[in-house]
Parts: sequence; C-alpha cells; structure tokens
Amino acid sequence: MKIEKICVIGLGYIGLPTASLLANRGYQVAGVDVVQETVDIINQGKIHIVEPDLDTFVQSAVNSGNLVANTVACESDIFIIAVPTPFKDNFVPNIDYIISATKGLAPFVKEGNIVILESTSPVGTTDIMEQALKDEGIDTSNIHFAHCPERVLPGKIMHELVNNDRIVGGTTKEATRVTAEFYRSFVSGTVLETDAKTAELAKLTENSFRDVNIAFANELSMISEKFGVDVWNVIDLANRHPRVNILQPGCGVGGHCIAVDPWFIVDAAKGEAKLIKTAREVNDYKSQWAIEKVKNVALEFENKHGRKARVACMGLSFKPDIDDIRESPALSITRALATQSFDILAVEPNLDSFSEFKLVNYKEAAKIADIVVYLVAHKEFLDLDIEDSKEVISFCKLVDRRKVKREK
Ligand code: SAJ
Repeated sequence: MKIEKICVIGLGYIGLPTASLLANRGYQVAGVDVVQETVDIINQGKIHIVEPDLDTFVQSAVNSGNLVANTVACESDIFIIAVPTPFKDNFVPNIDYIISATKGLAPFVKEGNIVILESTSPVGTTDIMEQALKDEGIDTSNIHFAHCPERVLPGKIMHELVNNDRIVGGTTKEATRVTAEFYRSFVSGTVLETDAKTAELAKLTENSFRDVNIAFANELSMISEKFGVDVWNVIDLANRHPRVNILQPGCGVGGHCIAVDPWFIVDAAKGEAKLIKTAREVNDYKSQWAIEKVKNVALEFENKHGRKARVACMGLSFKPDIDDIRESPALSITRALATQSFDILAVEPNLDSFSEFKLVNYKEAAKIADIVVYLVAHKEFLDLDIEDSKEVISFCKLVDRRKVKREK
C-alpha cells in the first residue's frame, strides 16, 4: 500500500514529535490541533513544549514543507490520533477528545485509509472509534482501524519514537498487517502484531506495572521510617539479590500517564483490579504522608524558635530535569503547605516563572530556608551545600545522604 499523506491529530507531547519525525522521513504530514496558537507556533518552525531535540526536528520538517499545521483535518492515507485521555470525577476515563477527533475525520476519510489511535485508552476504544465514524454515516467496511500505543518517555521522546518496540493491534487482521507495515517504515525497534483490545490492555498494563512497583517502594519508605531505618540503604541492599529490583520511592507519582492510566483498568474491572487500585491509593497517600511529615518538622521548629519556619520546596515538576508540572505530587505538596499558611519558598530551576508562586533561585532558597525539602531530584540540587544548622528532609535520592537527618 502506497502511503504519502499522513494527518496527525493532536500536536502535543506525542503528536508533534511523531508528526515531525514522519515529515523528516519524507511523508507529507498535516498536523492538526484545536489550539490556533499551537498551530501558528509550529508553522513558524517553533515548538510549544519542552523536549530535547524536538525543536530541530520541527524546524527542518516545516522548512522542508513536509509539515504543515492546521486547525482542521484534511484528506490523507493515514490518520493518527494522539489527543489526551484524561479522567472525569471518580476516575472514570474521558474519551471525549478521541471521539470528537474521530468524528472530525468524517468529511475526509475514505476507502483504504488507516485510522490509528495512539492515545492511551480504555480497552475497547478502537472499536468505539470505528462506531463513531459509522454514526457519522461513514461506511467503515473498507477502512482499517488500529491501536498503536505510544510508549515514549518524556525527555527521550525523539530517541524512543524510533528505537522502542511498538505494539500494533487492529480491529481486523488486515488492519493489523497494514498498520504494522507502516510503523516498520520508520521504527527500528520490533513492531509486534496483535489485536486492538490486547494492544489497549498491554499499554495500560505497562504503566500499571510501573505504578504497582513504585507503590511497593513508597510503602517501603513509610515502613522504613517507622523502624528508624534508611529506606535507600534497605533498597540498595535488597537490590543486590539477583532477582530483586525495587524502584525508587518519591513524594508520590505524577505525570499524565502512570498516575492516570491504571484507573482505566480499575474503572472497567472494579472487582478484579484490587492490587492496581491499592497501588494507586498508596502512591497518592505518599504525598499526604509527605505533607504531614513536613508540617510536623515545621511545627517543631516554630515551637522551638518562636517563629514560623521558612520551608524551601525544592522542585515542582513531576519528575527530575523537566518543566512538566502535570499531576505533579511536588506541586500539590507545595500547594498544600502554602494553603496551610506555611512560609514557602518555591523552587523550580526548569521554569522561568510560575503563575501560582514566586519562584526562588535554588541556591538562594537553600541559604535562607530553615527547612529544605527535596521533592524532585533535579540535577541542580546535587551539589548544594546546606548549612548543618538547617533541617533537611528528602523524598528523593539525590542529596548527600549524611545530611538527611529526618529519615533516620
Ligand atoms: N517514579 C518514582 N519512582 C521510580 C520511577 C518513577 O517515584 O522509581 C515517579 C516519577 O518521579 C514520576 C512518575 O513516577 O512522578 C512517572 O515517571 P516515569 O519517568 O516513570 O514515567 P512517565 O510518566 O514519564 O512515562 C511513562 C512511561 N511508561 C513506563 O515506563 C512503563 C513511558 O514509557 C510512557 O510512554 C508514558 O508513561 C506514557 O505516555 O504512557
């Protein structure tokens, strides 16, 4: 099957890297986003998100004329949907963006086209997508539908887009075959073929596996504190067993994927997904636990010194060395402390400014704070010299462990 034109719907963290990669591989790519400002920025060869190397890819894609952004779709050989799948209240998945993006294809989709869902989605969504086009009066019998879940790690997207193995699951065997053939044209990892529902569950499984394992580490950190033992030591020692590999505890689990996707399984398999649900709760609870811990140290300080403690919250993003604050536990901890009228110094070296808090330079914050709380293991914090008189609380493995008094 000859593929020349590709339409990528949703120009965010997945859609834009994918669109620019495909354009650099010689495909004619139409990028579609509902936000006019995003479209305008991309058409200038610039980017609206922070991701290493993405700027170079987008600039050359736009300069070559192979990538053009717009607010509406157009006729193509392949349509790739990469829009957000958030959840509603009560952790019920919200696939409205997928449905509306799919319906938007109705005027353009034709026989022989491939419609690919890359967004992480509840099991059954690829079938629902086909139904959405049928509801628009489209005869879908000769259109191929497939799920090919994105699996890239923010910070390494351009590398992983090409090098990771991919899973392709079509609603028919032919859909799987033609879609896999397309991915093999630009992916150097192995393209694995299955059906749509298996592909959907496999993606949710990957992130749930990670969540469950981080929950184990987070639970262990709270157990270790109870015993007055350093959790990092416990993990280092236990991981020397040939079949043990414990992940890192933190101040909670953030981002728009691992903290969200397990709920898609829990929502659809309430009776069965007990461990996955508990893991989600443990990881969320870890942030509450962290807030309580900081509060207690701050109140102790206040009682001793007769004044409020200045608390430096080191890091706001959801993981180290990025500017992304979506579902960030560090941000919600900082917010909770600020709301409870603690004297907060908010630090985020990856952001120039932030609407909610006046950001303080990390060196300055470490100097003027009474309590330094490491929330995110940003590289800038590695060499920070903190005076011995200060309290240091760390929820991440970063600082000179001898200086962390509160985990012993
Ligand atoms: N975290 C820990 N301890 C760890 C590892 C991570 O607390 O040992 C925390 C991080 O601090 C962060 C959260 O987990 O708050 C998630 O970070 P991450 O780097 O593990 O993953 P994401 O959310 O950036 O990307 C994940 C990836 N999935 C897996 O590793 C299974 C990525 O490959 C997916 O493409 C992405 O989700 C997605 O879009 O689904």
